[in-house]
Amino acid sequence: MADTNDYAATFDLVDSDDDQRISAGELHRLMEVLGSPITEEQSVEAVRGIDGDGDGLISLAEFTAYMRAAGS
Ligand SMILES: [Ca+2]
Ligand SMILES: [Ca+2]
Repeated sequence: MADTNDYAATFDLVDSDDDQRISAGELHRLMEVLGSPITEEQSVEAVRGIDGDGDGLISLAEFTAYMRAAGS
């Protein structure tokens, strides 16, 4: 069951500094941990793709919307 709480738990794991936003740097570290390292440029682009309001950071609402759209 993939509800908002599951997304929030995942979000918290990725948000290593607990500022309630996922930065490109945090995404970069996550992909390294997952064993699929990406370049800093790719992580900035990935954040840009998920970022709905253009502040360069991913909020929980933006993350949830993205995960729902991805169907996972
Ligand atoms: Ca953060
Ligand atoms: Ca944002």
